[in-house]
Amino acid sequence: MNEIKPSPTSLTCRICEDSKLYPFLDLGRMPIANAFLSNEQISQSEYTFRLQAGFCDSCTMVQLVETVDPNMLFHDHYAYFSSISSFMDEHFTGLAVTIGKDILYDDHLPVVEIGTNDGILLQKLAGFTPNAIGIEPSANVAAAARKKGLHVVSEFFNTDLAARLRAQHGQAQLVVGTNVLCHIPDLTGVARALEAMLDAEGVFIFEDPYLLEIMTQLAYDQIYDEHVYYFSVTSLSRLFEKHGLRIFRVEPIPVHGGSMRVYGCRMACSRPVEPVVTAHLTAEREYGLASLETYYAFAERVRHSRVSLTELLRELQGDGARVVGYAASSKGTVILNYCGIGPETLEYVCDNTPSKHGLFTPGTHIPIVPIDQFAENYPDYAFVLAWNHLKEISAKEQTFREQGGKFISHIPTARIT
Ligand code: JHZ
Ligand code: SAH
Ligand code: ZN
Repeated sequence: MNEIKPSPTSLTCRICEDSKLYPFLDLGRMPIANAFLSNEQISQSEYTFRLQAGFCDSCTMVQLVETVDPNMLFHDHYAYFSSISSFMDEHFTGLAVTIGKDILYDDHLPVVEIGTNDGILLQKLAGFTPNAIGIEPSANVAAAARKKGLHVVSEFFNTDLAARLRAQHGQAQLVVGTNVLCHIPDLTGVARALEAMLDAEGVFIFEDPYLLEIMTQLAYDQIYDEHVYYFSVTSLSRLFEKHGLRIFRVEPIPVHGGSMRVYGCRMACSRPVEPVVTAHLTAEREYGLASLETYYAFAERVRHSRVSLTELLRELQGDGARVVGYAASSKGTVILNYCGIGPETLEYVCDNTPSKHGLFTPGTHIPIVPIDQFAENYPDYAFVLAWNHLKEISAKEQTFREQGGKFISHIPTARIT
């Protein structure tokens, strides 16, 4: 493993480098979102950093002020397995079919997936091309993907790896990455790597949480160590255009609480820019995504949201209700730490990822238990810490509902559903 560097604090934009970054939201000191703790670890001190989001008024990129070294986040044991959600599985089937039908054009040219995780998308892509390569630095999830017979390189994607891939396999007809681009601090390096490895008619596709959805839904829990950037079509277009690339299509997608699928290519590629791109640029300008005031107003709404959630939980506790957490998500770490919710409020957090069982939530030390424990003795309320999966979870937990159980969600404001 590479040497772990101290967290850099940046008050300059990571994209423009010389322009100022304006911090607008401070969520306080925060542990690593996916650093679930063992019984021994809860008595030891935890690594924390100051979780703040900032806005660059030059390129409009919203980003973390202080970042955590990726070697601390994505190494031998990464806690999140993409295959845990059946809804996401269907979503990736749809993406693979779109790629197979509309994007791929030459079986000899490789398809490269960045952030393959346990191979959920790569396996589907392998049904459309004989030449699919996955890039996945976290060893445990990469191993899960290899078990499916997939070709996975266990490294971080960067300019150096892109040059080696191009030398070994030739230029790519597609580079695709879901929920990974916003995780890579050196975005300029990614843009250069794309420019270097894409074929003249090659396409890149990225899916990431969409800034406009985060703002409108008040989804502040998308802000955590792994998400270094919060993209708009405006900020991404400016970044790519600096490096000879352009966006030709965007599609809002209803995953992870509101994401954007962005399609791009080299500047000289034959694909025309579709009207939907301009429509989004206009909508973003009209919402005020280029103005610092919009972000200050968002931060104010986040502070109100914390008050409404803690008041609701206090009220339920006062009534003697049993409340538990449902889904030990990364977002949960942000909500629980920012709102100061611990084991005195939530009896446990249940989750369907076996490797999280027996561990404790980062910073707040709530025990994580299998879903079976929830079903054995239903509580009165289940606070859904992966609100993006509320529909899927609610459908699975019909019996809980039938027996009078209720879910709590805090997005966009605290409510019982
Ligand atoms: P979920 C992760 O976010 C991290 P997280 C990462 N940074 C990112 O961007 C997205 O994924 C892609 C549990 N669960 O998907 C399983 C149930 O218990 O919102 C997981 O522990 N029952 C890469 O962690 C957690 O929720 C269920 O029925 O916020 C996943 O949360 C379902 C559907 C999930 O991702
Ligand atoms: N694509 C999957 C996984 C998202 S989780 C999905 O949408 O569900 C993000 C994944 O990206 C993790 O498995 C992490 O190890 C990986 N990752 C982080 N930085 C990366 C980089 N620089 N290059 C390639 N993968 C990276
Ligand atoms: Zn900038």
